[in-house]
Amino acid sequence: MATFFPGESHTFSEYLLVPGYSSSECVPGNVSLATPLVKFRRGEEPALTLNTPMVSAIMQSVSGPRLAIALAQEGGMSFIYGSQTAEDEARMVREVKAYKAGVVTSDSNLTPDMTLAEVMCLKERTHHSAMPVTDDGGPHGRLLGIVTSRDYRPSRDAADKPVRDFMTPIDRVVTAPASYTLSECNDIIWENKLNQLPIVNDDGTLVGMVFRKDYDSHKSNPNELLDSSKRYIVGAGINTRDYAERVPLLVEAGADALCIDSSEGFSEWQSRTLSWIRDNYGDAVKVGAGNVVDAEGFRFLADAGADFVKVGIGGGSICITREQKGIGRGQASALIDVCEARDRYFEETGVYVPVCSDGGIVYDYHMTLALAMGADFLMLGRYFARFDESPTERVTVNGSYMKEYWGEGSARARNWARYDLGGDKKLSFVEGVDSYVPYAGPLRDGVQNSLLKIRSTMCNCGALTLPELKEKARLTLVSATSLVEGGAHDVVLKEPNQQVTLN
Ligand code: RVP
Repeated sequence: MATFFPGESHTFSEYLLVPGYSSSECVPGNVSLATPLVKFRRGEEPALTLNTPMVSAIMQSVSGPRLAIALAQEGGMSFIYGSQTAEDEARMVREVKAYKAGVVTSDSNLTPDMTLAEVMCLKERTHHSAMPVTDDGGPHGRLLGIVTSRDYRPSRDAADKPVRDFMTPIDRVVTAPASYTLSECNDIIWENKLNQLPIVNDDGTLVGMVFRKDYDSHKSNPNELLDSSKRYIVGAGINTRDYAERVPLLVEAGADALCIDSSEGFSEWQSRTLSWIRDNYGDAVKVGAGNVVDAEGFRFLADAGADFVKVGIGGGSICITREQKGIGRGQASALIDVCEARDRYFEETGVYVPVCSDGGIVYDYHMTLALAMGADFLMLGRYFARFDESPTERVTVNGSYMKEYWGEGSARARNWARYDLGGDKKLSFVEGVDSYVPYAGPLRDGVQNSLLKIRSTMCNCGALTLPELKEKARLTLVSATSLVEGGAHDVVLKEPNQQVTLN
């Protein structure tokens, strides 16, 4: 006889938080959202901690280098998508690790042979008046000098005057070595009364520019997630097929954590992948596994050596796995079951294996619910796909701005390795769709708004930290009828679209 799980399986929208006592200390500004990313022993600190409990989904339409940088600046982390060649994925990881906060790659560069007329044209196009002069005219060539609007007078100088005759030559340009921190660069800018500072490598090639005007914006990332060398933290997705080739390239590129990206994680393929990583790297390489939807699946992956375990099958916004294969479980029930298993595992072994709730977050309050149910952090696809920094183009559909968002199991992504059960190297049937999501502007604004709501709700529950929220949260299931009560009802809305605004 088959096993039947008791009761129905529920999802986030069927729950609400019941407020608890909040003291006058409970204000959003006092809330910490720090959370462990990887497993740790009782009494020890995890090797990686997020400042914001959000990671971006391992998807082509979500996690490229630009989003990874923006999210790390807000204290979360991206997992660069694995459905590309290992070399391309490693290149994206390197791009994030090479990014220096506050150092801008110049888009207005000159060669010494260019003329004043060409300088004026470039300035007209880019609106930038500080222009590095390099041997090849590129943003990373050998720096030979700099031109600013103080170096020429268009009314007096001949239009064909060559740059070499009016640039400030390199021996008179103040520069900083690439090893300097942003704050050291800013000190040089202030001490020398500069408007810009070129950053150069030991061989004299240009890394980028630090501008005085950016000083304030780069000071204001108090949550940013940096490694010990002050580089942004970034993760990368792997699969259970080509790990022997892919993992070394990602590790070498500087990935801080890996995650096995699979629609179904309770499998021998995952334990083989984890064993290979432990045999070759010990505990030095951090790797999450999943996805599972019950305690048994969690136990299997924790015993196999996973650094965190991801929960969720079929709940993703673009996912049609439940329709296609009839597998999955309501995300809230799956999460609650797995989090209980995590706590039992901790009691038994003294090892805390963080749990990530993956997929199905629609409203901001779903994030707080998932964290209250026990998730240590959340993986989001649709949510991040909407922002400027996701890798897809912004398009206009019926007069509204949209961004494209497609599933890894869609015909567009063809990520066969995510769904593979040992067959041939192709996607046999689709498990995801290709879609649009409403454009939502810059990531920073969206994330800060969501975090404010999470912090406020935590205060309503009397919790100043995520462990406290897990302990103090009081949750109730809501009936279908009381769900209606939760939205605006029995009034005539002045703007009918208010009803469908998400987040
Ligand atoms: P959502 O945040 O609801 O958009 O869900 C994102 C999650 O959906 C991903 O992290 C992944 O687990 C899952 N996914 C990605 N592609 C597909 C698919 O094509 N079925 N599903």
